[in-house]
Amino acid sequence: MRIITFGTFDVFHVGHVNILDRAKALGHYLIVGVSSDALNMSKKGRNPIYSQQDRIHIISSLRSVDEVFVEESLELKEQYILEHKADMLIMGDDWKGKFDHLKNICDVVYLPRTPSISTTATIEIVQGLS
Ligand code: C2G
Repeated sequence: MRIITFGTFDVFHVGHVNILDRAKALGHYLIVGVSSDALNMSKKGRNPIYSQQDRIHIISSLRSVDEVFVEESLELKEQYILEHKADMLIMGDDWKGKFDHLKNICDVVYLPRTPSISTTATIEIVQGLS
């Protein structure tokens, strides 16, 4: 089973490790679309703390991850799934229902987020220390 998932993975943290490990456990090959800096800017209105190149480097170095590509647009999910021959799309449940229209080309599964950790909260804590 080939699994695909997407994310920015900025200020990499344990919630990111958990979803990638759980995604991998559902199949044998894990493909990760890492959001480009430009996509992050359009989604969140700010540049990521870590550059696209560094985020890709971090994700590529994980034991659970077999393949990484740049996600240029949220609208291209169908194309990415077909190109990578993915059988299952995994997303955190903050995206619940958002990708149900892709159920005609692959399984779509939303996994519960790891509680009490996020990139935004971490940035705010670090900002508060200065
Ligand atoms: N995540 C999680 N637990 C957390 C934080 C994040 O399980 N405490 C999951 C998210 O649900 C997501 C993945 O980790 O599935 C990556 O999170 P983000 O980097 O915040 O991803 P996002 O910016 O939402 O990008 O095409 C979809 C987007 O690229 C997803």
